[in-house]
Amino acid sequence: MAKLPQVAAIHDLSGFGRCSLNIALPVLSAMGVRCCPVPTAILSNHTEFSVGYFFHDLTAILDDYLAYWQKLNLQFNAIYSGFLGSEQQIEFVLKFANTFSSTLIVDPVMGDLGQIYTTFGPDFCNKMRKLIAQADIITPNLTEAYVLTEHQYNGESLNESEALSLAKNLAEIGPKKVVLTGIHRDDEHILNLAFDKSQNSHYIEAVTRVPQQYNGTGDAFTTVLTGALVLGQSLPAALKKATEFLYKATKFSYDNHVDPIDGVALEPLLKEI
Ligand code: PXL
Repeated sequence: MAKLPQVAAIHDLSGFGRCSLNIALPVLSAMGVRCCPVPTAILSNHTEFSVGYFFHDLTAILDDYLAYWQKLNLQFNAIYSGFLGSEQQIEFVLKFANTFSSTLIVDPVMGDLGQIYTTFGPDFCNKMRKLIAQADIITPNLTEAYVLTEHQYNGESLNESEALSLAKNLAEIGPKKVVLTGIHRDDEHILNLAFDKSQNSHYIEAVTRVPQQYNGTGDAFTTVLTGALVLGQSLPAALKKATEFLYKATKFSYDNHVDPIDGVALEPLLKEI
């Protein structure tokens, strides 16, 4: 039997609010992919709840954690990073990727709807540019894409040629493939676009837009994309799978009146993934 694919997932663990490891672990497992977590911080809940959050930074443990994984001689089909707590953690992801030399998938989690999360300043955004330069695949939303390309945020609405040109600008920074997420093509459709620099080709998936945005959708999208890619699917097939799953999960969340801040509800859908 072929060895099951495994992914090292470098994210925080937030106890409440669906995001980061709380999404990567169940979703990858449901897809038949082993998820090996590298927890960068422990939070009581994600940072967008109005009451604030408890945050325990784990930067200090990461080098020792890596040292044991080196002794174990591990191999990964992909290294997947998401929300990172500090600039040192960005350096750690680069070091981790150099150590295990595998496909590096970076979700440059920094903000949404034109707002950068309060935990991040300009130095963090500059460092993130350095990380995406080394990545095989990046999956920014439009807020992150504009920050990374140093363009003014201009809303969530883009037509296909504007989205492609933004993806090409991102690819010039260094990543081999760019997947731009959450583009409002029009009032009724949401579009995700993947650009493959080496082939100079792009792929688009559009779905009906659910009239509510949920925390954690970016994390869920990149997780499904990662799972599909390590299972051997092509970039357009993985894009389709992630787009369709996220449509189902947001529609389910909307139909079941899930609080958007609590995160996209996907547990009952995992068996269908
Ligand atoms: O969903 C991205 C994310 C991940 N991790 C933490 C967050 C957020 C977004 O708010 O706060 C801790």
